Amino acid sequence: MKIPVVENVLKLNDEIARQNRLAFEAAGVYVVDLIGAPGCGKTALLEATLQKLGGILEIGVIAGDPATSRDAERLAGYCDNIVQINTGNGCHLDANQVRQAMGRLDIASLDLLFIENVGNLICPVGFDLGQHSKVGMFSVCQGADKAAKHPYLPLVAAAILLNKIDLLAHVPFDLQQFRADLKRINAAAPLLEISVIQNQIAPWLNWLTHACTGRGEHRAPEYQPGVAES
Ligand SMILES: Nc1nc2c(ncn2[C@@H]2O[C@H](COP(=O)(O)OP(=O)(O)O)[C@@H](O)[C@H]2O)c(=O)[nH]1
Ligand SMILES: [Mg+2]
Repeated sequence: MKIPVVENVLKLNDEIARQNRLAFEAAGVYVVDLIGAPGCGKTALLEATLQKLGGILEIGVIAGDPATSRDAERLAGYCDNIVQINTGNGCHLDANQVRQAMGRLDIASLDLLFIENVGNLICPVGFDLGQHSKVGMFSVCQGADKAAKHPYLPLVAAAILLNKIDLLAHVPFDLQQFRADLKRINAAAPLLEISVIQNQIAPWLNWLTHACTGRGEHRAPEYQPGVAES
């Protein structure tokens, strides 16, 4: 008897992601997968972005969290096209979950779709969702070593956000070290230093508007263990 072997557990995900990408292209929507640790400010950034760009662009959000619909409730004040996915003990969103959420959104009406991934710096990185760009988010509260310790995210990201720079005067954070680590890991990804709470998000809005207009898919390099180690 020939026993079938699944060579790559990501293959099925990749196939669904490919279909998602085709559907996004057909709908003319630019899709950003936002990845960062719990509490770095992902939802706060989306709230601020919706406030700034909501009148100019049609924006939707798929919000992923292990439990609760609190992020969706926060965002619902600024946008109608929103779906919350609860992953339970799952540590990332996969392409099939996004596909199901797409069925509950009017994606043809959207210019821009954000996927707020589950707060995690590792698992969401390896799962293609059909997005155009994965964007990595850090905050100064996490410590300056986090990009170096979690290089997979900055390596595949089209852009890196460093949030909460309003706290630089209050928490120990070696900004030069953080910048140098990112340059070594992925010199091509712009570092966008922002403070959502102080409404200093212009670098992000500029990058986003440019990415959205260019509509190019960001092709991440293959992760090679050791490449980012100091
Ligand atoms: N000091 C400061 N706090 C922020 C900033 N952005 C977000 N926060 C706070 O960080 C906490 C976590 O934010 P949230 O958006 O829920 O993070 P998420 O888990 O990544 O979605 C909240 O208490 C926010 O008010 C910022 O720029 N500066
Ligand atoms: Mg959130």
